[in-house]
Amino acid sequence: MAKERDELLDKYSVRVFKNRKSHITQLEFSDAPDEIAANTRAIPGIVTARGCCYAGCKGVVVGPMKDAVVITHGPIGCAFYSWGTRRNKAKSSYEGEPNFIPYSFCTDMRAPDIVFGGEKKLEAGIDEIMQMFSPKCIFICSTCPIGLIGDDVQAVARRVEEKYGITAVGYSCEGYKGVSQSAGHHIANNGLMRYVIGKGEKAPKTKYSINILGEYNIGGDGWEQERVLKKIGYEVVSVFTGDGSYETMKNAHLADLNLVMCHRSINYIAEMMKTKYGIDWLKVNFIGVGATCKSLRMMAEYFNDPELTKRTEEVIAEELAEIQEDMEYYKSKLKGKTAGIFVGGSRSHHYQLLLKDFGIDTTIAGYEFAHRDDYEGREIIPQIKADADSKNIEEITVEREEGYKDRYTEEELAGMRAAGVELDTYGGMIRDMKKGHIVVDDYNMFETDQLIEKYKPDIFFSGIKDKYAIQHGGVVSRQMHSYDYSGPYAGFRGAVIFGRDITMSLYTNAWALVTPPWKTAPMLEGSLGGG
Ligand code: CFN
Ligand code: HCA
Repeated sequence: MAKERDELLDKYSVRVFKNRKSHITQLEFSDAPDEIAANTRAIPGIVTARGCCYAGCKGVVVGPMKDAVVITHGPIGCAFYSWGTRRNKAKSSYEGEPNFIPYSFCTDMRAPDIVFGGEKKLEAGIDEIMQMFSPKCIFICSTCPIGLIGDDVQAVARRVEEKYGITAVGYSCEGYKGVSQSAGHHIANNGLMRYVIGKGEKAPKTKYSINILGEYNIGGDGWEQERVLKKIGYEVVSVFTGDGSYETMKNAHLADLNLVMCHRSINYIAEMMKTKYGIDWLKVNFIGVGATCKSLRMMAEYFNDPELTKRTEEVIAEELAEIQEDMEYYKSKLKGKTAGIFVGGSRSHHYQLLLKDFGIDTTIAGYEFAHRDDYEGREIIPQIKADADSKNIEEITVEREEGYKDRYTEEELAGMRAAGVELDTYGGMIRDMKKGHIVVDDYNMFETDQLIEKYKPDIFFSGIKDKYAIQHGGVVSRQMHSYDYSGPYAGFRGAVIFGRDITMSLYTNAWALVTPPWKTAPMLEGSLGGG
């Protein structure tokens, strides 16, 4: 019997029980599902942590492109609440190019526009943008009402391109499309592939050129990766999309190799570029020291040049020497602690590896909106089904890798570790977790409370929506989306900053002093029926 999982589900009504059961698995228990349901509609009213399609398209994928103007076509609230909320860092300008990230552009749709249509207002807004900023690229991102009234943003984009000779992409990324932000990634990727990538002619200057896909430069992560890659001798043609730009992405098709950092949000482009331009892609992970070294070695192996391999090993040795003392110190402080981690679609797994570097075990984990391959480590079949204007989206089909093993037993894991075999860092989350641990898809606040009570992790990593509820319960929480204003956490130097931050959090005795209010007094008071 999978005790903790069953207790967790026990509180639900029959209908909700049936649904949530398929999204929760407790490892190595025969009656827990072998596969996990994911990327399905959240139960209405369950208080899911997910975001919407517009957030995935506008906020995540196209938002960080600094020299493009992103205009929100919808009511003003959609633009305001997506303004500067994600910590994708960008240099203020590069080679004299503009940076529009600090701005929020919106058509401010009002009731008459909803009744009579908003295309004219959108075009007038773009005329204004052209007069004031003359960007080379404009992305139009629709929010919910636009799909309902049927404004044709793709047609507007074509008219803008013709009138001004710039690149314009219309995105039908209304919030309700799909089941989470994931649909927005797909839609955004389709537009970049069709209208941006391939437009440039600037060939790389050096022998080993790469693009980093799925790196959004949260807290400067992308800059730390670029630092190490450049030190080895790689040329970074473009980054999708952290500190990225239209100007560099145009030339992405001329690079030798694509690195896929966040597989969840960008595998679509990697596969499409493989089909269209023949560029191979490698799934990498620069979160965690071991994972970073492994990724760098995989790259060297790919290019198969003894000089590059030698340089890779030199840089790895130099970087490890630089951080060794700090890593050991923080490990001595953190070893043996336990963690819970629930983030969007890729970090929950990536960060387990960095936590492992410090001897921290992840006992409860999950994603907001990942797909089954992110949990189960499946191989992507090159099959993209979505029309280029993203009006119809269909998910990619995935199939099990040949010889794939879902879960290792404790004995097998111990044997592999003793033999020096590195665990597969690039498969799904489930196979890296241990017996008894729980994996939850599309977690909600009720389950979070229950899991904390049952597993009592020393630290819980999540997002802004749940952070303070967790801390009120006396458990340290750190935001894994925004790094709580810190970072970078990637690569070698980032690992040390991460170790420092969580050591500071865990050794702050404030947590021991907190008595949550519900331990001493009932939270809700009042009487039904008035009076
Ligand atoms: S930066 Fe990425 S790493 S892109 Fe994705 S799946 Fe979000 S915005 Mo929040 S932190 Fe998160 Fe991932 Fe990829 Fe970020 S885990 S939820 S949509 N995500
Ligand atoms: C999003 C963006 C988000 C939200 C973070 C959070 C981010 O999903 O719209 O809930 O703390 O990373 O900024 O994931």
